[in-house]
Amino acid sequence: MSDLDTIAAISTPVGEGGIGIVRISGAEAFSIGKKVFKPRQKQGPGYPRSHHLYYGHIISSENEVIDEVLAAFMKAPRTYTREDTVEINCHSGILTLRLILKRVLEEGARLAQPGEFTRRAFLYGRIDLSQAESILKIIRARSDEAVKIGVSNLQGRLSLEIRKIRDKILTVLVRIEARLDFPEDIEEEIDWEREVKKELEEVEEMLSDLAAGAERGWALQEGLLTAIIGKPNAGKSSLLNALLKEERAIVDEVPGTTRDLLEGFITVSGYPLCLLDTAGIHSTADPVERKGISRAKNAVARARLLIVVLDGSTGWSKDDQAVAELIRPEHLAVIVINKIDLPQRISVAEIKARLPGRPLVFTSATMNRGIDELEETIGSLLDRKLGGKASESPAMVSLRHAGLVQEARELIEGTLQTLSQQPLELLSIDLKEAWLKLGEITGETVTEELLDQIFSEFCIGK
Ligand SMILES: Nc1nc2c(ncn2[C@@H]2O[C@H](COP(=O)(O)OP(=O)(O)OP(=O)(O)O)[C@@H](O)[C@H]2O)c(=O)[nH]1
Ligand SMILES: [Mg+2]
Repeated sequence: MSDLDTIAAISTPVGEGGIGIVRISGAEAFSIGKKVFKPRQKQGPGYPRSHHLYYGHIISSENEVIDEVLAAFMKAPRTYTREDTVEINCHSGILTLRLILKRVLEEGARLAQPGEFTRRAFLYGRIDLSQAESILKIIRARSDEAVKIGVSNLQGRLSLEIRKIRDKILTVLVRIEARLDFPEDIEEEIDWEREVKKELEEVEEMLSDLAAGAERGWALQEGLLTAIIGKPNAGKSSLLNALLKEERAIVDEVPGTTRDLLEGFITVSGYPLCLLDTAGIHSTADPVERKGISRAKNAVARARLLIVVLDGSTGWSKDDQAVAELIRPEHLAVIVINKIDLPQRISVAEIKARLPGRPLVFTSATMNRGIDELEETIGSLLDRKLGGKASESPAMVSLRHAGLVQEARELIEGTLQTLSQQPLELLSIDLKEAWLKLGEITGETVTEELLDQIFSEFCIGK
């Protein structure tokens, strides 16, 4: 069955917990399992039966009890890796888990590399590459939604869509090949071109649907980097505290209180946000403050979403102007007019004119007013700009997938544009390239280095 060696690892997170699992996979899994595990009850000739749980002990080479455990012996191919697998459920504690693993290694198993169990599942064709990556996504998921996407990919949703697109490209390629091989059989020039064009336009549309979900998928998976910016004393730190519902940041009436970046995580309308409170932006000679401001500017450059805080009790100033100049067209941004509990000096019409097209929210961070509205505004902005609601799962979450889809899209677009001018041979080169790129998503056309890279991101034991 397998010409690979037998591997073993601790498959649960290391630390205190109810149970921990040591997993062994490979041709020697059963014989190693039988050496280290001693069932409590005397067993007959059928022992061990596949997919049964046995109660007993792990024993050392000197026959001493290491732990009381449940062991499952699972015959290939109905296992995670498709190899013979033994799972030992023991008491979780770093020491116990290590002792059991050590014992298993003593009997000849090799310590598994990160992701090696999943890699074997892939090698034996139980799952494809996008499914393997979904397992990683599920392990790392930050939001409920990300788990959903991961699970739906694990069931092969992305693979299914990619296959449909690849099949369509293949149909066009076959048409082109036929035309190259038997040019005399082809009659109507115009019809042929129209057909191919129609098919490729469909491919293009399917790819752009996939791409549209990618950023939302990414946002749900990794969280959107969100910078809270504004002039000193506008109430940025107070707003961070109000959003986090805890006194995280130091708030003070002295301007220039926040010097360093401060981070906090919240979920707004289903979107995980990584909030960054930043130093107030203005011109200053104070060297520490200058460092803080340069960090703030750097955070703005990295952020996808900006919460721009203005102090409603003061008029528009040159510091606000400096803040406004940092906002780029590609940023998503919400403008917050804060301190509405104080007499207002700001002109709303002026703000709308200076920061056009950006949604506006009124808050009092210290009195906790307008915070729900701010969250709603952020949620609907993200739904609008990321092409769908947080609750609708896109098929794709990985940057690697999104990059490949984008490359394939460019190739198809290029082919469409030059359809009538290019010789057929050249058209088919680009189409083949697009077909190969998409194959890298499901692992049908994948290189060994890429596999190494993908599986090395897994934790050991998965
Ligand atoms: N009345 C009123 N005061 C507020 C409000 N928000 C913040 N403040 C006060 O304004 C002062 C500055 O608040 P911070 O949250 O520290 O402001 P900041 O923008 O983080 O300031 P720097 O870190 O110095 O840039 C504090 O005294 C807060 O209590 C508000 O909505 N209403
Ligand atoms: Mg502050």
